[in-house]
Amino acid sequence: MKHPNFQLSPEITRALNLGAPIVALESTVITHGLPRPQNLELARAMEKQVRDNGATPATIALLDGKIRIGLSDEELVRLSESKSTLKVSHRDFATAIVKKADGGATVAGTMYAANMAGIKVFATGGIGGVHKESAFDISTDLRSLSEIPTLVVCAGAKAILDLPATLEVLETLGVPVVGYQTDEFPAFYSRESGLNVSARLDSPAEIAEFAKVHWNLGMKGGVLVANPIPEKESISKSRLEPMIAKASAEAIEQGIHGQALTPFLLSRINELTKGKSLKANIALLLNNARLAAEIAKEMNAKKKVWAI
Ligand code: PSU
Ligand code: MN
Repeated sequence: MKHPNFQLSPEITRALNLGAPIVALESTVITHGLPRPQNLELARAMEKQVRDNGATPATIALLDGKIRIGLSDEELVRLSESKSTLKVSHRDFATAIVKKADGGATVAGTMYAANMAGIKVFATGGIGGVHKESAFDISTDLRSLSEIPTLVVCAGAKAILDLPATLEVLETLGVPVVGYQTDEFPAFYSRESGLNVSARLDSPAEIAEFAKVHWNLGMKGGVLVANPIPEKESISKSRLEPMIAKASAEAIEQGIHGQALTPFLLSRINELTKGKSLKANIALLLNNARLAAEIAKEMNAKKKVWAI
């Protein structure tokens, strides 16, 4: 891929040329989602998890106004330490480029960049969705899922969101929500939400087959795979609900909105759970990296019959 605003690492260029399995990883979780130093530890551990499961990790971020696909360890360190990085979604790419800024790519931003580079599989923690605090705060992650043909592995949408409304919007936008070994849409820190997925599939091979069928039908958008957090690290919905309500009330009281809302809620819930939600967040991220690598390998095996 040749584009003046993109820079692929030598490792990713090689993997793309070989047709080897690649997993894209987002970087807003590093710049805005997790505190230091856990953000750097997590970034490294996600990459290792992908490698240990037979795929090449492509962390996607902006450095000096370049869209970078695949980062070196020094670059991961820089991103994790930078205090003034942007949170980059679709509308922010040109901002970051003209200002030669550093930035973390959101789920929407990472889907865009991964797709431009020809990477089909992407692992994140939880996608954005419809917020409770404001009727118009709907993450652009949802629109991107409807427009960009990437398979996104997540642990559901973040529990801080209006989950029924988020699922309604995904349905309206025609985005399949696949439950991995579950009928229930997981709620990020919790395995349960009381809400249904649109299809349950029980193996990476079945998920790869599903994506192949979806895209061979000419569907233009993404496939969302919801992978519940491992039982051991999960926090029950009933324990979390009062803390989410408290954090949400504080956000409204303090007038926090827009791009700052999700980072505020995540860090407040971490304080309220005395660090338990941070542990859960890290566990689910690693769990998603593992499943994404397995799916990428299966999709590779089917590549010859792909239409796109
Ligand atoms: N998953 C996590 N932590 C995060 C995110 C995902 O475990 O911080 C990020 C993703 O980059 C996602 C963003 O796109 O949160 C959602 O932000 P917003 O609600 O402002 O669209
Ligand atoms: Mn938002």
